[in-house]
This record gives sequence, structure tokens and C-alpha cells, in this order.
Amino acid sequence: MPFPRDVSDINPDETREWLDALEYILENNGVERANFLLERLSARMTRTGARLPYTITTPYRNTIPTEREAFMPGDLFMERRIRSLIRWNALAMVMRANLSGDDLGGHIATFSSAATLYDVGFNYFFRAANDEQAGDLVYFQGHCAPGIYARSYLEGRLDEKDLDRFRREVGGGLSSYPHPWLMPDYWQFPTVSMGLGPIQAIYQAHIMKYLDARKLVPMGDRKVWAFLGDGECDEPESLGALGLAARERLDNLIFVVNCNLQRLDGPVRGNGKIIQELEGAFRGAGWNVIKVVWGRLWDPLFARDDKGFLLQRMNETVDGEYQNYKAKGGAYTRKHFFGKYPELLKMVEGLSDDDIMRLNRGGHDPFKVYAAYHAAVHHKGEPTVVLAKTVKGYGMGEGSESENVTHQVKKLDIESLKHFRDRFDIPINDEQLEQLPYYRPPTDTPESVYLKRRRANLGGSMPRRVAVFGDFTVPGLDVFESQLKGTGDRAVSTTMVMVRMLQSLVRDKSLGPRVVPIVPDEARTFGMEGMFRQLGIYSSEGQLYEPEDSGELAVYRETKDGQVLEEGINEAGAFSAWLAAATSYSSHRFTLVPFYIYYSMFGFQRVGDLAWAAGDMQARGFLLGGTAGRTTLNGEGLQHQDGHSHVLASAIPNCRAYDPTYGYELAVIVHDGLEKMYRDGERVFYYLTVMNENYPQPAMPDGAREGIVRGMYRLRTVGTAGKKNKKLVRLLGSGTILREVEAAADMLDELGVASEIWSVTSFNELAREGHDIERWNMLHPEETPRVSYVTQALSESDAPVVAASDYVKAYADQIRALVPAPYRALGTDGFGRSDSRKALRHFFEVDRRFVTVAALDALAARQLIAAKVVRATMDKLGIDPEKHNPRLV
Ligand SMILES: Cc1ncc(C[n+]2csc(CCOP(=O)(O)OP(=O)(O)O)c2C)c(N)n1
Ligand SMILES: [Mg+2]
Repeated sequence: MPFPRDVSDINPDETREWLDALEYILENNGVERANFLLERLSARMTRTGARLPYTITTPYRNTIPTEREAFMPGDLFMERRIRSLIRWNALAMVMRANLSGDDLGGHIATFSSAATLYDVGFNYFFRAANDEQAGDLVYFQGHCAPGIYARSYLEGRLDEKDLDRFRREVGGGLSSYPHPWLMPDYWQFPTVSMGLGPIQAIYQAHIMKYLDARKLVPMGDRKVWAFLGDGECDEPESLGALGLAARERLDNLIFVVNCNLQRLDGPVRGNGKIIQELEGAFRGAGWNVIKVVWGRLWDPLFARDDKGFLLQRMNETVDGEYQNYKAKGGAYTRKHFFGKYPELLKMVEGLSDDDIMRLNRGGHDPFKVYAAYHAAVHHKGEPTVVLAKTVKGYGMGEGSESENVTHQVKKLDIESLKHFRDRFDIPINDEQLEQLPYYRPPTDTPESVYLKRRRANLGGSMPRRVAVFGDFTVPGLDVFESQLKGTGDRAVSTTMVMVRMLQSLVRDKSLGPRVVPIVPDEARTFGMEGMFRQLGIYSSEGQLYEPEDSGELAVYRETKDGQVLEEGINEAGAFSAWLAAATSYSSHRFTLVPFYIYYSMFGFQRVGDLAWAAGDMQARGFLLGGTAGRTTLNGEGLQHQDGHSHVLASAIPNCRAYDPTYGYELAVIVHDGLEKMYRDGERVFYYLTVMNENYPQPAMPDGAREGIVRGMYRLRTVGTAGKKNKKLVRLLGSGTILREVEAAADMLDELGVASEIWSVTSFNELAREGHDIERWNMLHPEETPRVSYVTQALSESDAPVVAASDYVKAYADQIRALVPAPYRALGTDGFGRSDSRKALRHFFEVDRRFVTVAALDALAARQLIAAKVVRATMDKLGIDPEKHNPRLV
């Protein structure tokens, strides 16, 4: 039964009695007791089956009542002067970048609306990391970058030359947005791809608690702050992990949503109210919500609003209208906002239109913002979101403030500049104004002294990124001794080998505690459930129940100091946890070694943007694409069978991707990764595919180690070629398909064709090295050309080369130009489908039969065998020349 909308008062006396009773309780027994009674009443109501008159939102005003606001202790006027200078320099920086004729872009309006939100943080809350304190972690909204640079300029960290290199990054300049790759001493977190900041911040706070719970890095009262746009909240990543933050009681996490009511094209919720909508979403998820809607100039009006008309008008006005008020000015607001009720018109009759225009929004009032932050940092048991209402393009003047086009404005005309200067009292005269000079008060001025003192009190300048290395010893390769020896005849998968390797690493004294196994509800798929008992699953609550499988070997054991992160069916979340762990060497000055294992299909393809951010952030760790290979994961079909993750990985410049076949290859690669990342400090991370096909794992052949790391090595030779027998082919295989290649070599042997078998662990790495060498040769025309590893490796003969993998042809095809012989690349182009491995490998034309035919065909092209032999072999092998093309069916 819906709650009736008409709740007009049919018995005012009765209403008064109830309200009086409530007043009495509030006065004599307090809010707790009143809440208790309301809960009892509502419990009684639910028994009637009626829907309660409950809303998840509160009225459209500040959450913190004026009398409970913590008081901002600093010098308001001084801070306003400083903030104004920051505003000016941010504006000048963007305009200069665009007036130069290069149209470099940049944003003015975002920071204009957020300046106070940051300033209060910088002046009072954000603690920098230094040798004494670990500091807070701040995710800056990407489009606010100019404002953050402007502050660094006033602090003396940057100078005019730096600001003039905003967005001129070739050769070193200030990056368009926060990019640690481009400014490794400055930015910590890439945020500008909307949604990535918020989800990363949640998992950052999660990892911070994890480190504390495992007694690796004490958390103290450190905080993670995430600044985001209201439009940005439309991204599923922004709000998708709110539940985890609440469940894990991440009271070390504070979101600040800059609710300027606008996004790029127009209003975020013209027909509704974004603040209310977000309040509902965050409260519903279990967050502490602090709304900062109105500035203090409204307080006297609220004080006179005894009949509630003002609040009613605020509640009923939609954002599209609120935007109008700021765009169209005081007279318009008087007429259309206050004018709706005579009582309200009367309330503002003593105010001029300018006074009305000056009625400020909460996010522009430092006192209100301070009170909100103060409450947020002291809140216990829940994460907090501050929803701050602001004006997009604040101070940019007519034609820019709160206009739909505001986001894109990159230049102001001279009149608007004058307006801006006057509004913020910037000491630049009309003549100078056209030159758009930066302005920094001399170091001994009160502004400069004040600004620096504030930051000194909080530990120094921010943002700042550091990197720590060598805080643990990488074990020798013998840590993987048993993987190097192989399994004899016992058939096991590389996934199993990987799990064993992880167990060996966990047992290592120095490295062990730093290993972070991460799974998105997939541990059983990969045979890792034994780790639940061995290492425990991290949960801030521990385990409040007796697990159903208690006593069993692989009991589902949740514990407060668990080492395994089981992030649920949430690849974006699990990846974000990996990101936080993989950059912990910087954020926490304590290196973690995370291994995130997932269905390879749900990796780069699903959360590719986060993987790109991993490169930017210089994440160090391992991504393990499990159940990999389009034909190797055979039963799951089209949406599970990955035939392209390596190609996607190849696009990330610092991601080293390998598709090993044998356990010893995996061992060598992981070990090399440990050394490169954690001993040598290389800015790379690893992607390894591991498979679920069982086969015997041989021992490592002598001399293979270097080739495994570089990307290929000669595994063995079948048959003999020489003067008498010119029929030689080189067969390259990777992942499980190497085994088809090995079988093909035997088939070819029967046909009198000799073959060399090469195991290719990484076509990506081979291609990269080759491209680098080609480039060097081009740029050094007079020097002896260098020779790529692939060319060198295959230079012993000009016998044809056939490559096959479980990935699309483009994967193996990357090295074509480097192969000094005719080259055929087989691959699994087309949509996957469920069937037996044998059927799939034939369907995708990567099985032993196709490798054989490709080899024979290559020999036929050289006239080393007759075409009819190829045809006859096809008949014998049951290959239909009119077979469907797997790419098309
Ligand atoms: C994933 C992604 N999609 C689109 C964009 C392009 N974009 C940049 S800013 C912006 C609007 C941002 O609005 P809001 O989050 O409200 O920020 P504001 O500037 O209003 O503070 C858009 C769509 C982006 N940066 N990232
Ligand atoms: Mg916005």
C-alpha cells in the first residue's frame, strides 16, 4: 500500500501533542532516546504492511546545524587573499596555454568551483608524508590540476617557466592532468578518466586498513581524500564500490563531491537535485553524509524561516533552476525563487539584488567547508562523503558562470578578466592585465609566510610522490627449485604451478609477508582455496560465524589479519586493490608484491582503463590471466574464451606480458620480474597468462633462461636437416599451443621434414625489442646496423618459419618484419565457442594438423615439396579446403 501523498493535518491538536511529546523527550532524554522511540513506532507501522513515510534523504540544507559547526581557527581574510591569487594564476596558466596559438586546452571552470574545497583541505587537513608521518593520500579531481599547480607556484615549488609549460609535456612540462608517469615526483594518482579516482580511493583506504591489520604499516589517523565531480558520479566505477567502503567501515576515507550541478554539456540533474540523489545513494550504502548546501550568508534567512517557506522553496526547486539563479543574477533570483511565496519576498526585501547574488553556496564558504571536513575526519566507523554545493565557473563573470558551456571555456575576454580581477582583488592594473602576468607575492609578505606556515604545520607541500626500493631481499631463482625440475610424467597445469610458486614465495622470510594474493571470487577456479586456511582471507570484522566447512582442509577462513584479498565478483574493485598494493612502495613507503589472478577475459577487456592507469602509476606487481587461451579454456564459450588479452596488454608500454607453456618458464619469468621490479626499480609490471590444461611439466633445459626472459629460445630439434635433406622448418609456439607445435614436428618428421621447435614466451617483448632496434638503425644510418634478437635467433638458416598461438594472428604477426625468412602466423581470430580442445584447435586452425599443413605449404612455396603433397596431406589429415573461416562464423 503506497503511503498517501496527501498528509494534510486533519487533527492539529493531536499533532501538537505528539510533537510536544517529542520535544520533551529530546530535551530530557536526548536524541538517542528519541531515535529509539521513532524506531519502535516505525516497527509497529511495518506490521500494518504500509510503506513508511521514510525517505533516505534529508531536507535540502546543511547537515551540520550552525550551532554545531566546528570553528575555523585561521585568518579568513588572509586565506581569501591567497585563494584569490591561486585562482588568478590557475586562470592565467590556462589562458596563456591557449593564447599561444597552440590551443593546448585546459579548464578554468572546474577549479573555479572547487577552489575553497581544496584550500580548506590544504590549510587545515591534508597532512604531507615526510620522515615523521606517513601522511594523507589525496586523489585530486583531474580537471582541477591548474589550481593545484597554482598553489605550488605560490609555495615556491614551481616558477613562471614551469607554469608556461602547462600542457607542454614533450621535453618535460606540467602535465595536463594528474599523471605520475609524466611527473613522478609530484602526482600520485591518475584520476582524470572519470570514475577511476573514486574507486581507487576506496580500495586505497581498504589496503591502508589491510596493512594496519597485518601490522605491516600502522595506519594511525591517516586519511584518504577523494575529490570528484558530481557529473563524474554517473560513472558506474564512482559509486559501484560504495558498499565495500561501508561494509569495511572505512572511516579513513573521505569523498568530497564538488556539486556544481553541471557536467560538460549541461546540468547533471536539471530536473532533479544531484545532491539529494547522491545523499540517497551514499546513505543507502551506509556512508556518513555531510551536505554543505548553503553558505553562512543564508544563516540569518534560515533563522527567520519559522514557517519553513524558505526550506520548502529550496526543497521544491530543481537544479536546472538553481543554475539559472547563478547565471541570471540577483533580480532574476528575487523574482523566480523568492517570488514564489510572498513571505519569502518579504524576507529579502531589505536585500539588494547584489546582496541576493552574494547569498553563497556552501562549497564557497570556508567556514562551512571547514566544519564539514572537521566532522568528517572525526567520524568513526563509517566512510564520509561531503556533498558541497558550488557554482561552476565561480567568478568567471557574465557569459561563463553557471552557463551550460562553462566547462569548455578556456579564455576570458578583457571585460571578464577585469571582473575577475576586481572580484578577487588581484593587484594587477588594466594595462598589465592583457599580458596575463602570473602573480606571486614576495617571499616575506604576510601572504607568503602564512601560506608556507600552514603547510609546514601539516608536514610540507603536497602533492608529492616518493618511491622506495630495496626494502626487502629478492630471493634467488632456487626459490622455485621444484618448478625448475618439472613434474616428470605427472600432468599439471601452469595455473597449478603458479599456485605452488605463490606458496613458495609466501614461505620466504623476507618476501613472504609482502605477497598479496588477490582474487575476484575465483580462488576455487584456480585451485587456490588452500590459501584460505593457510593465509586467511582478510576481513576487518574477522569471522562472525562458524564456517560451514570448518575442519576441512580448505576451510573458508576469514580473519582480521588475513593475507588473501577476496574481493568478490568485482574485477574493477579487485584491480583497484591490486593498484593500491602495487603502488604501496610509494603511497606507504612499504613494498607489497601483489598477484591478482582472474579470468583472463575479464581483465584488460573489462577494466582496461584501470590497467592503463597502472602503467601511469608505475604499479609494480603481477597480473595473472587465468583460464587463458581461446581454445584452452574450452567449455565456457564466446564470452569467456580470451584470444586477445596479450594484444591489449601490448598497448601498455610498461606492461611486460608473457604466455609461457611450461612451469620452469613461469618460474624464470616471475623471478626475473621480482628482480626487475623490486631490486632494480624498473617501472614495469607483469601480465602472465596461466592455463588450466594439464600436461607433464618438463625440467628446464640448459641455457634456456635468457631466452625465456627475452621472449624465445630453441627448445629442441626434431629430425635432421642438412645437405641431403633441405626440408627444414622453424616452428614457433607459445602457451599451450606450443605443445601442438611439438606434435606437428613429429608429424612432419614422419613426412621427412625436419624442424626446430622454438618456445616463444612473449611475442610482445620480441616485437618491442625489434622495433626499438629498427628505430635505432633508422636514426644511425652511418653506424653498423644492430640486429634484433629475433633476427639473430633465426639467422642460422632461411628455412620457413611458422608460428602458432592461442591468440589472434596479430599477436604472433608482430614479429613478421624481424623474421629473416618466409613467415606464417596462425592464430585464433573469431568468436570463441564451447567444445573440446581438440575440436576448437582444429576449428581455429591452430592444431598440429594445421601447423603441419602450414609448414608444408611454406616448403611448397619454396619448391622444396610439390603442392600435391600438401594437398594429399590435407586429405590424409581430414582438412577440408572449403572449411568455414573461423573469423567469420
Ligand atoms: C571516462 C571519461 N569520460 C569522459 C570524460 C570527459 N569529461 C571531462 S570533464 C567532463 C565533465 C565533468 O563533469 P563533473 O564531474 O561534474 O566535473 P566538474 O568539472 O563539473 O567539476 C567530462 C565528460 C572523461 N574525462 N573521462
Ligand atoms: Mg560538475
